[in-house]
Amino acid sequence: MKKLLLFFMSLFSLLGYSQLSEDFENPVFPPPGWVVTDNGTGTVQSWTRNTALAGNWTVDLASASSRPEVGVTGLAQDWLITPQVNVPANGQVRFFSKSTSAGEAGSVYRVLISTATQNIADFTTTLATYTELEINNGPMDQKFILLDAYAGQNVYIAFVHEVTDGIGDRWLLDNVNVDVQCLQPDNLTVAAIGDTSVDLGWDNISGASEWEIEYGPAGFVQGTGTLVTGVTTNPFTLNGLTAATTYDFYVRAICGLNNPSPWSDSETFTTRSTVSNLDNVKRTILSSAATKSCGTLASKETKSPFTKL
Ligand SMILES: [Ca+2]
Ligand SMILES: [Ca+2]
Ligand SMILES: [Ca+2]
Repeated sequence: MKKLLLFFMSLFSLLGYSQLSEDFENPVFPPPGWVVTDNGTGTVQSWTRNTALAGNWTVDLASASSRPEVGVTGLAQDWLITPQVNVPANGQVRFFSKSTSAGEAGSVYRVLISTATQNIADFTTTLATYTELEINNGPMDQKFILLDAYAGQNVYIAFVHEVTDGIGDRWLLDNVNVDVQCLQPDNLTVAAIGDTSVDLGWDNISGASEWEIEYGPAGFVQGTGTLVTGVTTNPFTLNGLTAATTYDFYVRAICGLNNPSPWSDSETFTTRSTVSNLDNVKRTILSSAATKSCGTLASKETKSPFTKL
């Protein structure tokens, strides 16, 4: 029995210890344990399951969707509430979402938390508030909210779409996960510096087995460097560098599908000069010395303390 428990514990750690994972692919909506409700203002629209524009308005084939209440005076709130979920240490809630129309029409998107019940009166803490412009109206993108303050607690999380006086945008939501944050690598190290290669290492805080490295000329802006994906060794030998050049690099861990860590702080290294460069330098020095003081060199040679072979 104990072995079985250990097996499942290690399986959970391999899977990122996901406490809640909802992709809205099952036609039942709301999914079992979830609640759809509102604040009593604007009862025509509610959170529903959307299957339009697969891959754009969804991750895979379906998402959750809330349309604005049109022609309603006052503040209309549409609530989508998760089942109870136990927050792990270093927990987070992450989700993909999008609005649908460019520009700001006035919708407000909120994520709230309750440590009591699914009753909307118990959601007394707002975790995050987004304007329309902060919710991409292009492809869905993922938001991360850290739940460190709730480690070990049983909570409910609500996605609240607010529209005032009937003017607003939609909110589409998909792949809602409550799981363990992927912690960023720390203490970056540099070893075996060559003219075109270097060994890069880091402390693997998250226990990940895959990483990404971004590197570029010293001081480069992140996002403009060279990205190395699918790194599975630590340390990792980076090849193809230019000799006698100073580089910065960053590392992030990949803890599972769509669960990367933040990027680490940067570290710096300078590659060595190439052998041919050194040869050129030597040749220049020797030819210069020979031209200027051939006699002196010969006299120095006679004073050498080393025995000539
Ligand atoms: Ca989906
Ligand atoms: Ca409504
Ligand atoms: Ca908009």
